[in-house]
Amino acid sequence: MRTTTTRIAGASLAAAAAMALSVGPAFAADTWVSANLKPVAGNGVDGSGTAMVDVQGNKITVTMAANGLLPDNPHAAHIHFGAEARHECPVLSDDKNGDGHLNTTEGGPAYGDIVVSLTKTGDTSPKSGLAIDRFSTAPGGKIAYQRGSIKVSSAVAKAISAGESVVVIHGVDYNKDGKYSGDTKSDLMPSLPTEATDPALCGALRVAPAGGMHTGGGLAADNLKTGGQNEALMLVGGGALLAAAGSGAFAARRARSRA
Ligand SMILES: [Cu+2]
Repeated sequence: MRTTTTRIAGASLAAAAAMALSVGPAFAADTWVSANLKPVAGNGVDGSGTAMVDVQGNKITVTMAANGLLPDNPHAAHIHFGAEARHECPVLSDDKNGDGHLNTTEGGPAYGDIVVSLTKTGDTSPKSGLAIDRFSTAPGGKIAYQRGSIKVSSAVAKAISAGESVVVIHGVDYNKDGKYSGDTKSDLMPSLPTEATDPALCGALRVAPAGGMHTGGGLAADNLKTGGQNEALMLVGGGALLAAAGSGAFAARRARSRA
């Protein structure tokens, strides 16, 4: 009886996974990457976040959540990429002027140029990199952002899909006065203080999922042990689905060897 149950679960799982995988070329071209956002070295932000980017051809959907930011002030946020960059977040040794903070330019060798501006409305090209009135103002220090159908070039889509791009949220408050202030001018726009544009949180968008929530094989394997194959199916992420397909085949094999 138990063997039969296992076999049916395994077979239906495999069938469902096969169906999901045969949805069509659009599904096949769909990739997603994610990042854990962490405080930029030297810039004193006590915050964190996550970002996910779904790439479908030349369009991306970005979902981002962050906390610990200076509340009620605009936070420019971008996807950065540079072919010559290290495809990662900057470290203290990138502090070229030795002032103990990393400005946006100093982070360039790590994350490259702006390739997508994560504005709430309107243009999302690099031209809107400092369109301060169209970025989140982080009420309560938090950003909850989602925007779909963002058009990118083929080169940018490819770089994001390859796990080579980096999400950066800008805007810090070194002197803790609750606003962008100070004598140091922004390296990007001298009319602004550097606090307004220095990177606050950063995370490299990798192909491997962030946070260990969807760690594919491991999760599916755990579900198998506890007989919870169907739970694995309920996770909608592409990676989880692929893992489910693998575990289904495994379950079917296991059932046969038991019979
Ligand atoms: Cu940026």
